[in-house]
Amino acid sequence: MFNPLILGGTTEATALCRAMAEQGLPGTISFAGRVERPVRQPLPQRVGGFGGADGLADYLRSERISHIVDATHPFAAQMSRNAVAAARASDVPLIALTRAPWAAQTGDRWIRVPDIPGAVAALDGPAQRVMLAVGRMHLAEFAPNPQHAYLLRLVDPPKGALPLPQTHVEVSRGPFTFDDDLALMRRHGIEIVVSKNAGGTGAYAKIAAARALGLPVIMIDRPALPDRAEAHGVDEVLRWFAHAGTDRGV
Ligand code: 3Y8
Ligand code: NAP
Repeated sequence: MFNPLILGGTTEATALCRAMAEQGLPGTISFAGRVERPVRQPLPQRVGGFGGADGLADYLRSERISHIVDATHPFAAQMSRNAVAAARASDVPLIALTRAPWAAQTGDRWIRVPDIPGAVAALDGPAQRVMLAVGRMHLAEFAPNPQHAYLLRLVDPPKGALPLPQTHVEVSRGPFTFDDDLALMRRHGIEIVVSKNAGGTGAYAKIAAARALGLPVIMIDRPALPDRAEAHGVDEVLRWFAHAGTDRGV
């Protein structure tokens, strides 16, 4: 019985769900529940953690999931590790729908760092106007550099005090556009940008805008992920459905 689970939260996951719905394919998309209103999806959705790899393995069995597509963000490393472990434990085929990392182009002034602590260390220095576009979950790690004026971009309005003294909060979710990010960075006199190497198109606007303005970007490399089959496009996943594990039965 064809019954795939899509681990979502990215532009690519949304595109996959739209293609599946258009083809009349069944499936469920899953969110962690990180933000108040996950974008509406054309497939049934579930929200919330599974309870670790074991919880996910139980879910795969109880819901009789036939395939897993890990279409989570490249920085959602824990989810990806759990998905590989649970798929192996439950003998359910898994493929990741991922996107290549961004590569520096002519004119880019990237300062590459291995992780968030590396980005914090790269900000040790005189006060600057910093666009910190890494979301909400890791803001507290930047507290050792309170000297900067931070432009923060968050999906939801912050609840309670922020861990940084000088902030301007921009509440907006992507995908973002070059023109909007260029105007935003000019309006705030941004001097340096901090970004995860998310890949894909939804977060790239600030990288192109920084290049146009000649600004440096502290670019955070992705965490290591477990070995797994990978696809880089929706059609590749749809073809995989036809050949992996059980037949589609549709
Ligand atoms: C809850 C689900 C879609 C998916 C859209 C993509 C693009 C827009 C750009 C910037 C960078 C950041 C952040 C970002 C982008 C897409 C994609 C992407 C970056 C939503 C979404 C969920 C989340 C969770 C959220 C994190 C945060 C990260 C904001 C939906 C909108 C910074 C990553 O407040 C919080 O707790 C936010 C948490 C994880 C990283 C962090 O550490 O704060 N994403 N983002 C998912 C869930 O609950 O399972 O509502 O659509 C999805 C998208 N965010 O369908 O169009 O595909 O990458 N998301 C980063 O790249 O650095 C913003 O501001 O320039
Ligand atoms: P993470 O650190 O890798 O995962 C932590 C825990 O969150 C997981 O162990 C799991 O809980 C739960 N979880 C994560 N993704 C889930 C999903 N799609 N469905 C159900 N539970 C999920 O994950 P994260 O970095 O917080 O990312 C959370 C979500 O935001 C993901 O959907 C991801 O695609 C999306 N997102 C993240 C980023 C980013 O920068 N990290 C950017 C854009 C979108 P249990 O162990 O209880 O199962």
